Amino acid sequence: ESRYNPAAIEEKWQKTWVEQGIDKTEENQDKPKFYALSMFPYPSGSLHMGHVRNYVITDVIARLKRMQGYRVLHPMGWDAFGLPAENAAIKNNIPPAKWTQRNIAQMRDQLKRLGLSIDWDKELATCSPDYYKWTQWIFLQFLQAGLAYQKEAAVNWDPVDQTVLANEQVDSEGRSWRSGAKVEKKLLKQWFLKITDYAEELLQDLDQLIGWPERVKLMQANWIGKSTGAYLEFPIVGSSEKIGVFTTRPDTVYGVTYVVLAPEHPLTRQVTTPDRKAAVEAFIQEVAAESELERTAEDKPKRGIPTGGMAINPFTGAEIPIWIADYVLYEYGTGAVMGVPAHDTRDFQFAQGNNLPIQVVIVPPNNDVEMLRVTPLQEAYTEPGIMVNSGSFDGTDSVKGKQAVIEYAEKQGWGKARIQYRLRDWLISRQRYWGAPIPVVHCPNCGIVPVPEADLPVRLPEDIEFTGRGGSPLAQLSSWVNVPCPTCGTPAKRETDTMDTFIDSSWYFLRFPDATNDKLVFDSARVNDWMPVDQYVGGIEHAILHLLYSRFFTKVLRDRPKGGTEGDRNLLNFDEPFQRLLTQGMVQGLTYMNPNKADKDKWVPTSIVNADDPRDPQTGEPLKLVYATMSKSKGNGVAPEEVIAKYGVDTARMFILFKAPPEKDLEWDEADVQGQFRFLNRVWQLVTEFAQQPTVKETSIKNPKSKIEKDLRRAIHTAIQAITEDLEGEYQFNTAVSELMKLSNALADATCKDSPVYAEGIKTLILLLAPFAPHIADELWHAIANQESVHKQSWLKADPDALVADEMTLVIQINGKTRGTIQVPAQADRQMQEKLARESEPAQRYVEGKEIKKVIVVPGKLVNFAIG
Ligand code: ANZ
Ligand code: ZN
Repeated sequence: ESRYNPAAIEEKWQKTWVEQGIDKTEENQDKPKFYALSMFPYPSGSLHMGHVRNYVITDVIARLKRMQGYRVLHPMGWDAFGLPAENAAIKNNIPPAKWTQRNIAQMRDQLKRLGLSIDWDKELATCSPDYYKWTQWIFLQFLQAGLAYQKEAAVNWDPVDQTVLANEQVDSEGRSWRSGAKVEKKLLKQWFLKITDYAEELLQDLDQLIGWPERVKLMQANWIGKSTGAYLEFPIVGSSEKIGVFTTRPDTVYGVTYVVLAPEHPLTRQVTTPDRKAAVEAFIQEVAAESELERTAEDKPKRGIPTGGMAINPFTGAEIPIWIADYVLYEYGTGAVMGVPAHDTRDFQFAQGNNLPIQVVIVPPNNDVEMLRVTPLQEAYTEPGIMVNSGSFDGTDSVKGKQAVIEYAEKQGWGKARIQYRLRDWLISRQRYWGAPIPVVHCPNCGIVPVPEADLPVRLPEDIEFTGRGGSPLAQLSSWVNVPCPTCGTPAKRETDTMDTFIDSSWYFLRFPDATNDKLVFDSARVNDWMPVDQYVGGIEHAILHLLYSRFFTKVLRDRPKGGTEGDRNLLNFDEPFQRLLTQGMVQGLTYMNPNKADKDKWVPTSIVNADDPRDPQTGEPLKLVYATMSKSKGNGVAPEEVIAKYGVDTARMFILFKAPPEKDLEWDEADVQGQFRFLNRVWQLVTEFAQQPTVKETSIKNPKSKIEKDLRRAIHTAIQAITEDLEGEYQFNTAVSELMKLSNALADATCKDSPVYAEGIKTLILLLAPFAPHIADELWHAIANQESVHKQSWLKADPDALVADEMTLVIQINGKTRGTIQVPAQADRQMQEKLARESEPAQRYVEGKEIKKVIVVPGKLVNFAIG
């Protein structure tokens, strides 16, 4: 073959690798392990460039680690439950299972075209009964541990999809992330997982994750949202009940001028006086329609009304009014707040809007206290300072005052220290069909009864009608719902809720090491051996939920005994699932944009725009050509299969790796794709020409004699060194590809093509190329008379002797002007460099007997003579 023709070689090698088992997981315990994992895809039906980038990154790492002597686990699976399948069933009357299987088959073929070294024996799909049987088993572990419970809760109700949504599935405008419908509040009995039990550990252990981006750790910490403060109680006038509040500023307690309840708070109706009843009821209804985001938005005026009831501040004995307001959330803290308008921004706004008194109790250090008493505050003073108007605490530093006030409150029985997390328990039940059924039965005698392990999985019935109306489709199939109680045999009912798909993806990485086990969820020894994942690669959109839930599951299973019996060892023996995390950037494509239009409507696909005079087809306004994340709606995607058909997958891989560092966004640019294609062509030429020469094929020569050979050998080993460094640490694939190009140039320019050093260079180039462009590398590897796959070879180590330059270049300057250069031995010291410079031809010529007043030596760079 004389020309590089990717189509002719790529499928051939993919087949050969399968036959030779190149991608199979090695279980050889003598080798260190490496678990390389990409976030598994949702089987939407077609692969996009974002997927390609994700999996190529992981694949380069997996291939490199194999060559470096690791046994590598590099699996793939399908996050296959979820709404789209069900929506397709409603729209096109195709069963979700069938739709999903068809998509998986399609995407598996596309993936296989990418030349990824995936062990397909480990493939799993979360919608298959062999998998969800164990998802259900894990749910029962949570139930047994008291970490799964049912509770009536105000939930986000999507009126279009007719389902409950998690908070995070509702966008900032209060709309469903899937249907876009305005979300409503509805009271329903729901299943929760008690992730709050692990809040502190989930926060603390972030410190262990040194291989994670700081940004992701910060997002997790903020999501957990730990606050330290106090719980304080305010007695209600004329009642034995008290209002408990959570505050982070107990030092401001003398400045409380009112108490506010969330409208949903159970005490609201009790404290309301008869004359206020109608107004309070109306207000409660109004707030119920608002989303959490609307209620807490910074810029929005805070709305509230008095209940007519009064409370007592135990610290001052003062009677203060009890209000209700929308900015107090029922789900956070105690659902009640002590209002300190002088020192809290929201309270300040609220007090001003409602004519409530403002009482200063903290002043800046060194401030004139008297001044503050007469001048009204312009805004809340939220900084630390000195306590004033605070009884015996006057003069105390407010930071120290927090603790002092808590201690005093404890002594008096008014409250105590409290730590509060923003993290809430995880609402996991969905009133949908296409998910793992929650494996419990509701019995009139026994209550909630877990389905016995022997009866798992609770299978999804197939004779279901998908109408798109009403709640869960499962609830409508009485033959499935009605079962005898597993404990007492009384007619009972199955739970009809299915689990949030985030549950499926919270443990899939634990299944891969033992993916086909039909006796156990997994063999603990095997999982403990392979876990944690050494390198996890995926999108930043999973920075919070998926990663937090996976960490939570890992910790719960770590705490569960293996056989459910006392004294048994636990299911897992590690704390964190993902050692290192790489969040890859987006792939962007060119698209037209109308700068005058709002976010969602501003994109105009290139296909409907006249490139010579780009205008909005609707309004005629001029358009801008910009890079934006590829998406269907923008119509700016580049189809992977088209690029592969045109240039081959090796070129696509090289381009993706070369164009941007992996964490950064990548701008798709056809010219750069062609650049990589040309580069692979040059490599092809170089190697095939070499292979045709009948001359030296000897590839080890440690000490070449000629300078030309020495220089070439240095270039070769510099490439090994630089690429190895780029691939360790931070995964700088882009600079690694640049180094490959440099090496190929050095070889092309070499004037010693019959030397063993040149043979070493050709061999090195192919080996270093192997993780990046695996097909062409194997083809060329065989072209230079090797029998075994390049992917079974060892990664190279740079020879330190070869790296040492034996000469260096010095610039000779006279009075700051460059007059020539000289070569000096690399080990020449400063003095020697000056001596050789003095003796050099340019120095001799320009100094010409004049007096040298001063010599400046920049070692290894230049020598300057100042002459008079
Ligand atoms: C009095 C006070 C005085 C407060 C002051 C702050 C400054 P983080 O940091 O987010 O935990 N708060 C408590 N529960 C609330 C609820 N359910 N809805 C709305 N706000 C609530 O914030 C804790 C502070 O937020 C608490 O401290 C409370 O206001 C308010 F100078 O108490 B603070
Ligand atoms: Zn029963």
